[in-house]
Amino acid sequence: RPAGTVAAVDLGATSGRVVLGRVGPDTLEAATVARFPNTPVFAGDGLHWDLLGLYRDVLAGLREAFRLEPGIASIGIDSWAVDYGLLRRGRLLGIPFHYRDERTARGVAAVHDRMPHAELFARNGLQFLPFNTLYQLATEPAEVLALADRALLVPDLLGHWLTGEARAELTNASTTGLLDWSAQAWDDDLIAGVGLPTGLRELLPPLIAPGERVGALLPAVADSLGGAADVVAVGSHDTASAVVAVPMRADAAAYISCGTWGLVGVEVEHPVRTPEALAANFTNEGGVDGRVRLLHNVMGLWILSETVRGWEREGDPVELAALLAAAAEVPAGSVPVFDVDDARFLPPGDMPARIGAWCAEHGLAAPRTRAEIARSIVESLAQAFADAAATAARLGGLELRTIHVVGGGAQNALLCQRTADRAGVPVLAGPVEATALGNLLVQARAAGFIGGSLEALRDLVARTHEPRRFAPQG
Ligand code: LFR
Repeated sequence: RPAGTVAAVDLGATSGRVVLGRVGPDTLEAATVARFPNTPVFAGDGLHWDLLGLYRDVLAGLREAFRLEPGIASIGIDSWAVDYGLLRRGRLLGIPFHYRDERTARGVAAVHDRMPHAELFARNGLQFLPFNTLYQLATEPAEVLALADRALLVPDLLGHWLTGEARAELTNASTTGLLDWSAQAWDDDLIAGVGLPTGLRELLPPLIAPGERVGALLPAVADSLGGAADVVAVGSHDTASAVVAVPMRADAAAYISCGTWGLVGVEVEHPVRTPEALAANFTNEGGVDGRVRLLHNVMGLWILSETVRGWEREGDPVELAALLAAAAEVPAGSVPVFDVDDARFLPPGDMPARIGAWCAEHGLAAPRTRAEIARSIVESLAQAFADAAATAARLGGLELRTIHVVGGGAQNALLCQRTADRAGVPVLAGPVEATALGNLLVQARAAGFIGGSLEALRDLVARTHEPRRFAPQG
């Protein structure tokens, strides 16, 4: 089979990109043709995504992709999960909220009044995260929900603007809390049981699996992009796409998809809804090919990047490489290990102050210098990663022989090394662009450029993107 070309749109919480991929049986080449910042905005009633700005940048990126490669077979879109837009006859009803907006607390209280977390978990298999879509929907004013005739998750909304079609891709739909994964269907009883209006069910579009065709670009869109192609569903939850491209043996490895978040888990065939999984606050999210991502959200590099943004707001540019080099010189045992999953670290704000408060509450000396603060964050993340990887393997019933780190965190050598040290198993780091690669691979398989199971796709990643190995020390 000859290699063919597909385009991935991959939106992360801090930046987005359009990636051109050439994929064939022995080929997996990805070139980023556009990269743009994703800057949330506090406006009026809370923290929002600048979704129109993102869409404009996606269009510009796709235009560039068609200019470089007119023969693009398809376009796939992935982004962070849970957030959505409400529409009325195709018109967006308000600016989509950011999952870090603090309004979600109200939704949690309203839903848990009707159905406590343990009961929810028994049905939807999700870990408790205050921003799961069902809590967000529970904060929507009744008259706004009554006005809406569609709710679309972010990648589905962009797909809708590109094609006119309205679909809910399964892996991302699994993060809403409203999906019955085993039945691969929206859970009508749960929607009624948590007190959401029964009319809400009508807002949820038909489901579509990764690899299925969403539709052709609308003629006007194709004209403006200077090319024609289908939009194809991928693992539109970015973490689902990332897990496709982890070059792992799924029966003996954990993965950490490490960017803004650290998604730490294993891949299993069926949801694990045991009391142990509930107690460990693990989630069962939908993966590509019906696999299940049994994982835990660890707060991730967000804490470090928000710390750095804070220092920069004080008017002081920070060079991340230099900061991490200085952090590497700080003795590991001299800084506190704090609980990165503490809810206080979720919203934007002064991270060093919150770390200090956590330490004071736990009788520990807070880190003081910038290098100490950075080292304390890295040590705390590494410990949380090691713990979650061990728990994931235990819950999934497999032996933990290696931990794969993919995403931006794979570039952070100190973090990878300290994760290996604290876990006592080797860390294999890379690929950095796993999410875009997973997006490209699923499209390439749908187009017939490659064949095979997820194992075959991962084998292609392993042959083309050799990971960097960190052996545990000490
Ligand atoms: C990572 C991610 C996580 C999800 C969080 C919020 O980018 O998609 O998997 O829990 O963002 O959507």
